[in-house]
Amino acid sequence: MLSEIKNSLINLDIDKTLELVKKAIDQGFKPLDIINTMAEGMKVIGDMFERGEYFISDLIVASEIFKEVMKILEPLIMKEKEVMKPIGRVVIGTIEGDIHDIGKNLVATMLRVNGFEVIDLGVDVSPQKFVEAVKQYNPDIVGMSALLTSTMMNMRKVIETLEKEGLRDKVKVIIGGAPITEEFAKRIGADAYGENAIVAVDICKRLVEELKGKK
Ligand code: B1M
Repeated sequence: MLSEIKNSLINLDIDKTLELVKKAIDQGFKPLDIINTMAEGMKVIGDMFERGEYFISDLIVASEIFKEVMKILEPLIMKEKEVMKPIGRVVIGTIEGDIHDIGKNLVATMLRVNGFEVIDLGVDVSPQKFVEAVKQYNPDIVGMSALLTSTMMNMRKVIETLEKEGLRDKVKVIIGGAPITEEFAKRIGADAYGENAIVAVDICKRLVEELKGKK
């Protein structure tokens, strides 16, 4: 079933993908397994784009399908959300120059499900906008997402701007996205790298604890 979902996404067949996703839910498949399958499919689509087999319009269709599937899955995931005092506040956004938001949205959703308050700044977020949000919302964590090798260096600019404004010690910084690595995170002075949305949640919990320990 999951491989059928992946293939129908790769074939850009929205009706079939939505039908299969609904069937999978009825059959008891977990929303997170469906999301992981969809993410694998997106990687294949990206590779096909790189090889010239798909065009930018195809990527747009693929992301629309992903978003439609998320409209079905998100309420199911949010149902699991426990009502509790937020365990931490996260300001999140896709870095300047970059408009990819599927992964960032997924991270925001998983953080919310797990008890974080999330302020989502959207896409193409400038260093200044991140800094203004830190001043306005006083978050525990700043989360940045980048999908392009040409934009990932803008993450360093955000960290530098936080330093200049004297805010760096007040927040923890987590970064993620397809081209990001642990090594890159260390190099630019981020506190952590999240490989995927689930890992990011665990890391954010740890970062909040670390921050509390400092106070
Ligand atoms: Co673009 N694109 N795209 N694209 N696109 C990639 C990233 C690319 C790898 C495709 C390829 O060539 N193989 C390539 C980048 C190459 C590079 O930089 N080396 C690329 C390119 C080149 C481009 C354009 C430049 C194409 C053009 O115009 N010629 C252009 C750039 C636009 C811009 O941003 N300025 C562009 C545009 C687009 C669309 C708009 C059409 C569309 C995005 C729509 C949208 O997001 N609303 C799109 C898509 C869909 C993709 C691919 C196919 C899929 C991305 C995706 O949604 N994946 C992508 C291929 C790929 O990634 N291999 C590609 C699914 C998502 C769940 O995964 O975002 O990785 P991901 O998130 C993961 C983890 O990375 C992590 O958790 C998530 C899952 O659990 N994570 C975090 C993400 N953020 C995190 C933050 C964290 C922690 C974890 O903490 C804060």
